[in-house]
Amino acid sequence: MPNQTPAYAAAIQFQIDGDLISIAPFGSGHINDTYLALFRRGSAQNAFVLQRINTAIFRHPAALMENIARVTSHLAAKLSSEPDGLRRVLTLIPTRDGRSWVEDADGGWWRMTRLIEHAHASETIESRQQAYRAAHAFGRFQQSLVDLPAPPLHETIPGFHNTPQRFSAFERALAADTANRAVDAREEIAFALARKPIAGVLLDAHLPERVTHNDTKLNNVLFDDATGESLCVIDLDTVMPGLSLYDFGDMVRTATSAATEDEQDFARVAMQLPMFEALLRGYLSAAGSFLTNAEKTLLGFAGKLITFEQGIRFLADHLAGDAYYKVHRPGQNLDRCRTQFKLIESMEQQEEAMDRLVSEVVRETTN
Ligand code: GN1
Ligand code: MG
Repeated sequence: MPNQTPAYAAAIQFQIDGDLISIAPFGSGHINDTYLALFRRGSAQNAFVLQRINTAIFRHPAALMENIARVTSHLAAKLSSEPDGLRRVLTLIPTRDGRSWVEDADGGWWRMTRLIEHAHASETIESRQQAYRAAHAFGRFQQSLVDLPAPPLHETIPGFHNTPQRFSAFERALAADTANRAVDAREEIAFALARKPIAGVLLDAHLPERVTHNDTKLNNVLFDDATGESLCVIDLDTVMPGLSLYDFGDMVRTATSAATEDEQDFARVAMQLPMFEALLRGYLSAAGSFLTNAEKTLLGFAGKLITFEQGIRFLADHLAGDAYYKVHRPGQNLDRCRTQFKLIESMEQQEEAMDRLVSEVVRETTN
């Protein structure tokens, strides 16, 4: 076991009995560095997830960790009497001196959680049942945090889902064109500029602020290997005050199309109405109890808005020379932008059907 790596040095500072026997890269996040750390104690092996927080993006890691500690203990208290409660919420491991993170000599911030065993994430949607279960998990997550005691959580990234602000950032990246890439992205740029008017719709609707996850990608929920049931919502860096519809919208973005986010065969990208219906039903089965009519009415639109926001974020990053999202090949951010815009076209074609479904399902579930 190489004991010189920053990951190793950080891992051994957490309160875990046993010897660290391996550390390996883990997961598919675009922002933080994630590792699986195995410890051996006698004949038993215990697995943990070690993460280095991207502090260029999360500028106030102490505030972020305070949010996560508050949220996970609130959830854990509610789950303590439930079967399998320990697998239904992330558990932070404290350091030997009682903090929830380690700061290394290079200014890196590390945290550790227990691995949820016999569970998996899904990169693309597999079935309607899985869509229902994922949406139920995120709905329940919001519902469980409705009574989170004051004060409000810290905003870990200010304006994270402020779409008009995201649009201005895209316009600035376009004007600067630092990597000289605008010339090859003319169609995408025109697509984005033509939809500028939708950016402000959710903010102008004066919806209630809630505690939301803000990164409800399908792969941020874990499913039980044996039963397929949704177990646990993960990736809590962006849990903060927000609109319920950001969360529902990001589920629509990531769980209605069969294609991955960086699919290059754009013909595979489409919003599948049966998946949308499953998401609606799953989400409302938990969140229906607290959502207002104004929120429910905009459930269909939310998918389009968040997909638009994500598309312009990928496009802006492509124009800026891939400064934000991890890329594994040239042009990956442009491909990601293209799948988002393709998905928007698909939603625009089915807008009426989506809204009709929303009214139907809302009517059914409130009676
Ligand atoms: C990032 O870290 P990851 O991959 O879960 C991003 C999300 C985007 C997502 C797109 C802090 O999430 O907002 O929706 O990529 N997180 C941050 O895949 O920017
Ligand atoms: Mg994330």
